[in-house]
Amino acid sequence: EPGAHVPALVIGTGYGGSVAALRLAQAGVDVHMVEMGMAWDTPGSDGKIFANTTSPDYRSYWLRTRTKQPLSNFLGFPIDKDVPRYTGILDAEEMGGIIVYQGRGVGGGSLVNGGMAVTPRRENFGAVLPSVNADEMYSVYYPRANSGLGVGTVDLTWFETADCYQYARVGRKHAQRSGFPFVFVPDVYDWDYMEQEAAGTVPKSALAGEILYGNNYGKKSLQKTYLARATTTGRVSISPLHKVTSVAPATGGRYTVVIDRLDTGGNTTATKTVTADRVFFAAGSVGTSKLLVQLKATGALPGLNSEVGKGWGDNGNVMCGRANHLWDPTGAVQSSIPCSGIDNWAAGGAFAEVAPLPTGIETFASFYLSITKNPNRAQFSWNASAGKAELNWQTAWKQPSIDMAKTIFDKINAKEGTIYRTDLFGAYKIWGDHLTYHPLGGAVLNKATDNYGRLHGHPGLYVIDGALIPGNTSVNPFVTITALAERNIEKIIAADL
Ligand code: FAE
Repeated sequence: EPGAHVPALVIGTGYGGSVAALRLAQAGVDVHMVEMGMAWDTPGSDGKIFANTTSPDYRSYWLRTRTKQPLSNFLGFPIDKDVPRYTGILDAEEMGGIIVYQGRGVGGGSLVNGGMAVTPRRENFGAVLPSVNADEMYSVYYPRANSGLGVGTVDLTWFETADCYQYARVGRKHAQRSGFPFVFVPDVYDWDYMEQEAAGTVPKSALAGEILYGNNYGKKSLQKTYLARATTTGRVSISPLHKVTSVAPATGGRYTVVIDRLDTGGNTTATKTVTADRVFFAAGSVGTSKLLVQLKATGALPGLNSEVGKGWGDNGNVMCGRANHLWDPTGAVQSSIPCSGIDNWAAGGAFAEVAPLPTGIETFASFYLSITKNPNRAQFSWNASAGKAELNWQTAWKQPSIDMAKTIFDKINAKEGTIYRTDLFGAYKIWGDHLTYHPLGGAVLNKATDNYGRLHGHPGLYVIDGALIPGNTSVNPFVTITALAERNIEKIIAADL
């Protein structure tokens, strides 16, 4: 309600926000969550909540009139198409030199992502979060996060014969023949459900190519885990289609939060002001960073320090495909949920997911999303004349990622006598170096905040999402975002409330 007061206001309903809401509520604090995207709890006219990757529609993109698919081409043909402008689920946000893909809706990135739930190797953790006690993370907070998220691993016996993982078995064969470690990767998808999909006894999701625009079944998104538990406490309320535009000090140590109500065309239909004792920034790396640089530059939060906006990285994401021989088909039906990867981090700085290409036809392609040790970091700044926050990432900064991914795929191609696909990202373009799925940083832990996410200069303001992580997690990021949020909120509840 406009003019209302809430003890804790959480901006965003992704991993960081969901952890904060659950733990605050369990500690007896009433929480209000503000989410710019939709609730994603109501079926469309086709009876389904989410659209399929093969037929994107109005539900698929955040306020775009044309799709912006990560793979823009197939067999050389552009595959993007017009869609009605709508507050859809996937935001392909163009930030100068990079397109940053993000989930929009109650559940944040968990709605659109592949659910790959990877804990970094212990020996890499010091580089991921240098100021955090690794013993505590690996004994308490990573286990707590994995349990809260419902992480599991594919049944290894079933994997060996499942048609939908032929692409992963081909990926394993090629990795191992070139001497690379092949690893199984856990996921929050319900593996029993996937086996039933393969058996034909339940409606299909992973085996129907659902991913990117939501999964109608099978995936344990935050709606089914942390947020479900948070709302059953009776202390958490959520306002979808509401966007926070300002946070500023009010009297009595409180904060005034300004919120726009949106319609499904993205228009502001009302502006509300509430006050909160504490505000948790959980709008994602990009959302939190954009808000903070704006609030610092415009004088709304003058106490924020000069680290705000800095330390942003793309987790070294780069994609590529390889063209296999005709005796190495990867399967017409591919599970959209990856279950494996190639780990060349120590030797070559790359961890490559063996990814699906769920087109429904045999493509003879192997497809990979690599996470690499790219050292480049960008910064958000406020452009006052344009009235928006900008990111100074340069496309050429992906070159180290390409070089690191090549340590794996040049070798596999040489061994197998194969070549890169040149038909997936535009004419003769081998590398998908224009995007990231894994934005990280912009309000880095122990720099823009203290070592638990408390923003400097404004007591009662916290960052609790991927913005805290300085640009790279060495693997897919959401388990680390969740575990760090679990660590920080425990300290904040014990010390600040
Ligand atoms: P996030 O989940 O992005 O949540 C932020 C929320 O805040 C969103 O719901 C926004 O709509 C909302 N918001 C933003 N600004 C405002 C505002 N001003 N007012 C109100 N609400 C706002 O943040 N990671 C993995 O670990 N494994 C994977 O397999 C994986 N696959 C991915 C695939 C795709 C296609 C994408 C896009 C991402 C993938 N990720 C994956 C990344 C993962 O989803 C991401 O790191 C987390 O979702 C980030 O969590 P946060 O809590 O930081």
